Amino acid sequence: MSNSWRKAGIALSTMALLFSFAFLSLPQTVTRAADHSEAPLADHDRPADIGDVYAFLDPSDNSRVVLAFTVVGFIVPGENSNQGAFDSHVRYRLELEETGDSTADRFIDITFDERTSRSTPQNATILLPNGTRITAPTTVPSQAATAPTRVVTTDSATGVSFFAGVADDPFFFDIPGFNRFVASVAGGTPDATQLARARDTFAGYNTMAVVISLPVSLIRTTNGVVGVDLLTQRQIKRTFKTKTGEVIYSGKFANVDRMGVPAINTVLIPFARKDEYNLAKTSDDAAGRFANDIVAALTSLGTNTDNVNILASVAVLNGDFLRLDTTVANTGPGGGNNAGAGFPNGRRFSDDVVDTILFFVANQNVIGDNVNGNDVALTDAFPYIGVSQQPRNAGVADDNTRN
Ligand SMILES: [Ca+2]
Ligand SMILES: [Ca+2]
Ligand SMILES: [Ca+2]
Ligand SMILES: [Ca+2]
Repeated sequence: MSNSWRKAGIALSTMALLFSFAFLSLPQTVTRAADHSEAPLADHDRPADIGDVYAFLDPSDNSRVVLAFTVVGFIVPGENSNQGAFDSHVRYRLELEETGDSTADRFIDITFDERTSRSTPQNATILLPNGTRITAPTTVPSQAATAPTRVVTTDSATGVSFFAGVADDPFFFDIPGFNRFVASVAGGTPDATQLARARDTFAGYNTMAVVISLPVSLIRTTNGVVGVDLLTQRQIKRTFKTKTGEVIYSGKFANVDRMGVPAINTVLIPFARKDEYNLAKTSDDAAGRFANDIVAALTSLGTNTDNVNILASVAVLNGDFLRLDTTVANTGPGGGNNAGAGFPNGRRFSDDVVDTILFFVANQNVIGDNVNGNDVALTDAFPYIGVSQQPRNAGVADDNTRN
């Protein structure tokens, strides 16, 4: 393990500590999720509202890296066909931080053609960091009781594999249980029994997902480490066509949402600045634009000055990127589950991010939300994410939802 990665690893572990304590310091914060619906603008723009971002080595071939993200959270299976589409006006930009600082160096841009019918795939265009442009169809969603066969496209020239379509939301978390627990902490009487519900708020619901696997050789790293975040962007000039209702977008792109490490904007940033956070750059993080908010959150908890300084400097130093060490082997089913290879080293579908957070909330005592995995099986081959939830047949009482 290189020194720089050791430093980055420590930084991210400390980051986890930082945002975990902030749960206690911000009792007025209603935790939504990893990033689902976290800010007013993103909350009102579902196609651009990032749910989660993932980065891990492909467990089937560690010379490949898998990058994945979800948008349009909480699709009810009965609405798969209506809501199961990507917005052709949104640019999904995976930023790659390849030099070890806080500024993204190259990008993977993914855009989708407009949907022409509910039974026709959308065509995705993927602009790779080396300037190569490839195209691939989405998987058409269905209302059948059995999920449609997923369409995976592999480009022979680049070795890139691509899936996009409706999928089970891989995030698992008991949001009400957690918020009730935090409220009990804020009220001065911590009540861990609030975490006994063991009900996954995301169970039974779908999301739009993009999963891409690419040779590590297509990205650059510093001592094997690459930083990843996702920006959802729209062009800023909009013209409304009163006869057709069409909106014509033009001009430069601006962020609607951005996400790297889970729960940063959701938890650490005050409500009034959440949109600003999404519109900011990772270099703004590094310049300390949100440092006072982070320091205030920690100070209100009673964290001592030394640790506030350490944690605040960590939070602003590297920018909000998931950092993946591509030299750490990832193995196991469902996209990988071997110990020590997951979050905060990148993030896999199976990583229990919430329990990692709660571990630190409880001063490194083992505590969790008792939701310890996804409600449906992850798959053992690309794209690894669980297949879409489908409307049930007659006689099937359980729809998986756990409200
Ligand atoms: Ca979001
Ligand atoms: Ca850089
Ligand atoms: Ca799920
Ligand atoms: Ca958990």
